[in-house]
Amino acid sequence: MIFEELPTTPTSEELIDKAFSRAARAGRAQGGLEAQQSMLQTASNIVSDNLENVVTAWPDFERDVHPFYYELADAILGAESSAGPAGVDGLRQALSEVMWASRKAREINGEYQPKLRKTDVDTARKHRKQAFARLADVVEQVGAELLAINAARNALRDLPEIDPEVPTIVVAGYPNVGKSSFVNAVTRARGETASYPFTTRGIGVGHFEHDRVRHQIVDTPGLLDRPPAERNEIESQAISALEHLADCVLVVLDPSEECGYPLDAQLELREAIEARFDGIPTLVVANKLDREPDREVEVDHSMSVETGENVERTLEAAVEAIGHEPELPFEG
Ligand SMILES: Nc1nc2c(ncn2[C@@H]2O[C@H](COP(=O)(O)OP(=O)(O)OP(=O)(O)O)[C@@H](O)[C@H]2O)c(=O)[nH]1
Ligand SMILES: [Mg+2]
Repeated sequence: MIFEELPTTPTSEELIDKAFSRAARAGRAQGGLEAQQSMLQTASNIVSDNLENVVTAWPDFERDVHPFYYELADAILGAESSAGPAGVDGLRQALSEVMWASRKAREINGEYQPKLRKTDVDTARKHRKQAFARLADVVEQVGAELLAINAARNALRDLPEIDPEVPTIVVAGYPNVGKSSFVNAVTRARGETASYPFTTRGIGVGHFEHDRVRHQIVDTPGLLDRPPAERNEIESQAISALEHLADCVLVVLDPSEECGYPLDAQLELREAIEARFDGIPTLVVANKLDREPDREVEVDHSMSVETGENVERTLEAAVEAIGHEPELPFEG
């Protein structure tokens, strides 16, 4: 996962402490003007290098981050951030401030080193102390940014693996229709589901192999199970992320209405999902075939996860739908 290796970001206090204690050590190894020069050089290097490393640890969002993870990060960071611009833009802005501070630390070194030459030690010490004060000031100026970057890192690094390049089935439908039951049934002994915490209920990710090709199946509790008007902004963004991920959408219905939702409401949701995932193959599946349906509805497949009837067939249809190239409008 692209955000997994991000190191912790130091706080401004940690960075200042580190820079000045290393500088003191470097100063003790020498005497006279050289001690002052070496202290400044060391402190500025530590500040500048550490700040630069904070920035370069992150991938280039435009170039290296798959649209799925981009949207996802945007949704997660939008939720995490309290002040200032949220989302990926907010993070980018914080990173560029930190890069500015890194350059500034080098400039301070360049500005003060000449003042530490050809002078008496007391004057040199005074200048060096002034330079230290300015270094500390620069680091403190990006203190809030460093905290925000670390919070972003913590929010993103523990996302369980979703590989956007692997063929992926997204399972949608009202609560209690049997989405998780289906995902568990088709991934049992073939893969684990992992919780993906970007909604209140997390997202389940399971894996299975079909004809030796690894597939992903994504359970979306609390996300694609309501009319679009009832969704908040983070949920809408999470759905945008899923659009980049989904190669096939399974809309699960419960015609028995045992789930507690009228069939008409379920059919409306199905239409909304089909519209939202326009261009991505969608299969409508009636579950709970073992129960008496409210009425007959036209669906692509019927199954009962409870009895196992037609479950494999439904999964196969989904896999086939992935392989199916959509017809281009100007073809033929
Ligand atoms: N009779 C019957 N019950 C089923 C079937 N499939 C699932 N159920 C039951 O329906 C209930 C809901 O199933 P879940 O898989 O948790 O439903 P879900 O869609 O994941 O629900 P949320 O996670 O709340 O969105 C459970 O009690 C299941 O045992 C089926 O084919 N027939
Ligand atoms: Mg569920």
